[in-house]
Amino acid sequence: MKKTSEIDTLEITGLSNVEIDLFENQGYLIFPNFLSAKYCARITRDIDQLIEQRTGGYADRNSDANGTARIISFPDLGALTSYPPMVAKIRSLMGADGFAFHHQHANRHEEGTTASNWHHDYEQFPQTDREQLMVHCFYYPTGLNGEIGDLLILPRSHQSVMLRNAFSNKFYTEDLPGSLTLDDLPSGSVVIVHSALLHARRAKSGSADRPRYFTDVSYCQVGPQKWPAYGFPLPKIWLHQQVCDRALEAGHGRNQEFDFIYDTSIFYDTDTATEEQRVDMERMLKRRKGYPGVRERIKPST
Ligand SMILES: O=C(O)CCC(=O)C(=O)O
Ligand SMILES: [Fe+2]
Repeated sequence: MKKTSEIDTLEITGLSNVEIDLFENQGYLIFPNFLSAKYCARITRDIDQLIEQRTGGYADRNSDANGTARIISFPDLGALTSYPPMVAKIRSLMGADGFAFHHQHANRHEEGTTASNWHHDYEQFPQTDREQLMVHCFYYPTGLNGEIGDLLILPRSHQSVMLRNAFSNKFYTEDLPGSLTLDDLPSGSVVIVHSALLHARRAKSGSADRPRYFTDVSYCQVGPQKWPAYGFPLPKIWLHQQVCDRALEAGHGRNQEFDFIYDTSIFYDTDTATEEQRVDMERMLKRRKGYPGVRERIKPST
């Protein structure tokens, strides 16, 4: 087994009760400078290599070959999925070993990168409740500086049950009542969001020599309901399994302490879905055909 490379680990603390309450009520937490400068440098180096390896460009970034299965094998970038200071925070939200890894995305957003319209990323077929927790950790290794893309969030919106793209072609990346614009965060910052929290990336101008580095890691809470496996556009348990095998092979289980993060037993795919889940997957595919690119669509000028 290869060893996950050493990183200088910051203080490992869970969340305070105040932070847990804030997260439950508002749907997000912000930790500026969460990753050290040294770790950020290794992550941006891994993302640069990832971009070189990828085939097919931006549209193909989440393909079976270019998505999490490739990302997770990078020693430092992939190791973020079991980074002890973050695991401590997720444990505070979901219980000591009451969760599993869902996916990791990573990208280098160049000048001119398209917007991502208002949406949420809570995985559920059909969308019926928010009984179990899913979170996304948005990492900004080079921070947010008002260039290329701002992160927008709508506090408290995680408490509503809605389709993931319900707002995408209605509000694009416009401000909503009470929404926040995050455009000034230092390098190494992380924003933990409830996956059902509405968020968007608003396109901003930038410069060619200052790309926006981004990676996100998501986790699902163990409970009575199973979760859709990783896979795009439909869940694929074989791919999810491949991802987790590669994570363990890369040493992200950290001498077995965090092997549980890569357990795939709480996930289902098209073969193991219930009839109700399968019917809703079909509905989702039809909607996608009706509104292709709904997340990236630009507001028509009036
Ligand atoms: O680029 C960002 O800041 C957020 C992108 C996003 O919505 C996501 O990865 O789910
Ligand atoms: Fe998102």
